[in-house]
Amino acid sequence: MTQAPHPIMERAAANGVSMDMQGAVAVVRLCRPTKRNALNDAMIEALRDVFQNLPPEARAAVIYGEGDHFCAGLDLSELKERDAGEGIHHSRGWHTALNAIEQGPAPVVTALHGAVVGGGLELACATHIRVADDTTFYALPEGTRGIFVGGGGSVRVPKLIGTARMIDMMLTGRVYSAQDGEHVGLAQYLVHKGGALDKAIELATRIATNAPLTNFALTHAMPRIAEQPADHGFFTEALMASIAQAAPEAKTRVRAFLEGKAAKVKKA
Ligand code: 1HE
Repeated sequence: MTQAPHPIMERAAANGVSMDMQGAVAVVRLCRPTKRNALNDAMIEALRDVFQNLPPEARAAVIYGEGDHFCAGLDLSELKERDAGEGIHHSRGWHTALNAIEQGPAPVVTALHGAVVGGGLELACATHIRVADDTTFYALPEGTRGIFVGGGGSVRVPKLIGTARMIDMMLTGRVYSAQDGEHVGLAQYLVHKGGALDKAIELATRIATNAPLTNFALTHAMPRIAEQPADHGFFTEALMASIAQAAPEAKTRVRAFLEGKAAKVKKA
């Protein structure tokens, strides 16, 4: 029996964000290629809704963009005259959506190609792993458009590449190539043209086999530990480690290794 599509997912798809399950991986597609997947308000709400309502069987997710570019950032045609209060709410709406991705129930891998610019880069930086193909380029044109990042970029981008590099990108309009982007830490993987989605799904499929509590620890505890003073971080780590190792799944996995039934770590 085929299940009726979830009304929230149907509405998201109508607004340019579709979701399909591939095994335990939710594959989320930005589908507005004629506008280079520029993110209008409806798409931001759709992203929020998709990630706040991932099916329980989704143990990892992938985001990719249809067409020649991952994402051209904020839909500039919607850049209205807003007063300060409206501007804050608009930016906070992006924060809610991107936080739903970063702090959702499943680790998220992005497959990047073509333009990863402005809010598109902010979106990619809210995910846990970025896989770029060699057509990818990164920029923050907000600086030259007389605006500022508003989707969490000033918090997340410096964590990946450092404050000085982000300031340079915004002051000078610097564009990073796929190779340089990987070198400075914008992506963790670099693959040949057209290969990013397959690689992202391969990684997500593997991530989906981890113990759920390990994935939770990595996506929810790790980023917080990194923000804490060292002494608090050590304490949180000890709590998280004890919770993770107490789970029955951890015991089963460790026993399997000790009995020679689990894979060894192989030289790369
Ligand atoms: C758009 C947008 C957009 C394309 N908003 N409509 N982002 C930017 O400043 C990047 C602006 N975009 C570009 O630099 C280029 O479009 C691309 C390098 C991404 C792609 O170039 P290309 O030659 O493949 O496409 P195109 O011909 O420029 O665009 C195709 C259509 O998409 C065209 O519309 P059409 O009706 O004339 O066909 C473009 O107008 C439209 N389009 N990008 C609206 N961004 C939370 S704050 C975040 C702040 C920001 O993200 S600011 C950075 C915005």
